[in-house]
Amino acid sequence: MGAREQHDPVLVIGAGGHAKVVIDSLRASGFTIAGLLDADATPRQVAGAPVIGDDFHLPRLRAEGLSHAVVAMGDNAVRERVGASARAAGFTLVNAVHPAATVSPSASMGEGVAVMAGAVVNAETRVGDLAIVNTGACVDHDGDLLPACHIAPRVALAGNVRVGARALVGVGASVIPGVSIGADAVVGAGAAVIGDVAAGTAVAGVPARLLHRAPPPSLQA
Ligand code: JB2
Repeated sequence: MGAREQHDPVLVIGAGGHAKVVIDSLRASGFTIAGLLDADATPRQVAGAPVIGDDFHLPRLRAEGLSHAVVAMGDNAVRERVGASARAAGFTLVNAVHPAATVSPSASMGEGVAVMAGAVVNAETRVGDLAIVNTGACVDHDGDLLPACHIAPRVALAGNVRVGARALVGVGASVIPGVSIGADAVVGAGAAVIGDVAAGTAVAGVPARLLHRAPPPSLQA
């Protein structure tokens, strides 16, 4: 959508670091911010917009006429759950695609997607609902990003890579062509993934190997 188009104001759900980047993308695309909801409802300004309550306010805000929202939290499971709540309250989830991202005309986008500045989404890649393609990440052709996954900054996915629902590919990781990463899997920062990653597992390293323990927070984006 062009920057001069008229958009409905957007309710941003989440008011942490990720929300700041999403708000930048929205504003750069011509959206205005109606306000933010956060689990910490303390009134304050975040990225120059007011925190106006917590998620219990969704039905009231919808009844008052707000209709468009974005879920701006990096935790994939939380983003998926809150996205469902916002939809159940009657909100339409908008896509925050920074104008400095490059998205192929043949790529397809779900709803509630975030594509940050410098990201590339190449031909015939499918980006599922609530997925994040973060700053400077490259997703080559025929990718399949399932709902609520997160492709962290500077990740490189080669062609025909599938990323399962709620999976996290950590900052700077590389994935060779045709690999499938299972739902809820975690790929550590900087990993080189040269084979499939089973659902719910964590891998790290060059080449990536299975971790036999839960990933430390430092491996998260
Ligand atoms: O259920 C919730 C909820 N749970 C946590 N509903 C709402 N509305 N808000 C919730 N929160 C809020 O999300 C917390 O109170 C907090 O304000 C915010 C999370 O902020 P934080 O800065 O910790 O994380 P983030 O999700 O904004 O960003 C993470 O993910 C990004 C992708 C960080 O790891 C970033 O560094 C990363 N770039």
